[in-house]
Amino acid sequence: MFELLTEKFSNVIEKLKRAKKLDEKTVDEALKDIKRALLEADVNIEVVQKFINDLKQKLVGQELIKGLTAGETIVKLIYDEVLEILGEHAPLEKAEKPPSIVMLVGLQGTGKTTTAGKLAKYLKSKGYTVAVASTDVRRPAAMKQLCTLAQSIDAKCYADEEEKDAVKLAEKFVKQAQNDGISYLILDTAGRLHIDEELMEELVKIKQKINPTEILYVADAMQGQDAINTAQTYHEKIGLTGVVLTKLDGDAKGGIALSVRKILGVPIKFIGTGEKIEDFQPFYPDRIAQRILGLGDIQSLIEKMQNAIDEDKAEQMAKRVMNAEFTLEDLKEQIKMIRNLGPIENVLKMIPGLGSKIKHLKVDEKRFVKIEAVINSMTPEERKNPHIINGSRKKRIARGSGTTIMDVNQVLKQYKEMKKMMKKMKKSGKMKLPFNLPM
Ligand SMILES: Nc1nc2c(ncn2[C@@H]2O[C@H](COP(=O)(O)OP(=O)(O)OP(=O)(O)O)[C@@H](O)[C@H]2O)c(=O)[nH]1
Ligand SMILES: [Mg+2]
Repeated sequence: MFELLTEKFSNVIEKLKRAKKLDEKTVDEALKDIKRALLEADVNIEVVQKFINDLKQKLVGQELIKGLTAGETIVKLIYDEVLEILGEHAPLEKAEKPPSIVMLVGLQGTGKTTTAGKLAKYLKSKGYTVAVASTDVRRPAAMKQLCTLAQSIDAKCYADEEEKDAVKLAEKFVKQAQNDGISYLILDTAGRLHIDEELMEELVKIKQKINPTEILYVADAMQGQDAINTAQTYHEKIGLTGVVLTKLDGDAKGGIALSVRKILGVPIKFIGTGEKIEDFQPFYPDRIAQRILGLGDIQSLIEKMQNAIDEDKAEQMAKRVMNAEFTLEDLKEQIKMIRNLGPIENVLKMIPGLGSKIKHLKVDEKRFVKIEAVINSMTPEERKNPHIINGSRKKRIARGSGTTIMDVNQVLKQYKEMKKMMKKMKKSGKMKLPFNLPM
């Protein structure tokens, strides 16, 4: 599913990744490629137009996202825009009082009956009691087909082959579901080759009588834009609450998935990806967007942005090291920060003039732990005025931190050196390694 879109987008993305600047030429070329890709994948023209316009507005004057190159920034913005047109994940609604009724409507052969079975299985797996029933009174085989399917997944199936009034039938099924304490009643309905007034009226009457929790339009993805047009008519006449997109496993171009939300204004709730009853899943826009744009690519972008944020923190930290009126309390605070930041090398790299020097250096984390322990065992008074730390205090601190007097001496010595160095640096205005980090 979505192979075509994925392929087209991956071509665009490969090209973009090499871009160095977000200049007009890069943006225009990217937009042209994207537009072509979307149209070839059968995305609705209005949606494409809006997509391109919105993206263009975002790109004009857009600064690079921290940590990303120009091309990567565009890719991230495309991803955001795809998410925007797919909308939020919309779970199946639940009625205040059971049963919740899910009515499936749509043209002939789009997969309503199959979807009824799939949805029943899905809801059962979530722990709900489920019943299915068909209001297709014209085709006797319809009820049988549904009940056979229900049997295979051990779900209740209501049927009445005598009743020829679809509306009365629907009311009867709802009563039955109430009596049986069913949480979800899935109502399969008749399909027609074309939109037909009589059927529409029937569906509207059913809706008025039983007030379904959900009316889902079952759309065959292989029918592309035609499916959307039909869905629009259904929506105008009956009022849909969502769409189930079936047959996405076939050679559907997938563009319909990107068009439904914007054109109909209702969400895709589920997708069918095969003939088997388990080929069915809720529609998660982020997963689909990642699939279309290449999952790995997006994840690595998000990771890179994350790293950039960490680098920001490290930079602030480095500045504080440079400027701080250095007390032992500060040192402790800063060691804590350094340790929270993850790889210490990253922090060190941010200290001006140090970056290149530490390329091949490994930092000894254990010594940080020791320094922290020593400082932790001091009283606040001692941290502010280290000169009061005499022999007996040192003994107490060493005992409290599980270190030796020698360790305590070393921390104090290091602290003094750091402070001296920082004073000198401030005077000369020159940046130098501010303190003797334990390495
Ligand atoms: N490949 C594939 N086939 C599907 C999917 N969903 C349904 N089908 C097939 O589509 C055909 C029609 O499915 P039905 O569930 O009978 O369609 P329907 O909407 O109930 O049809 P009517 O009751 O005649 O209106 C069957 O052969 C199904 O196996 C799907 O997600 N993928
Ligand atoms: Mg059917």
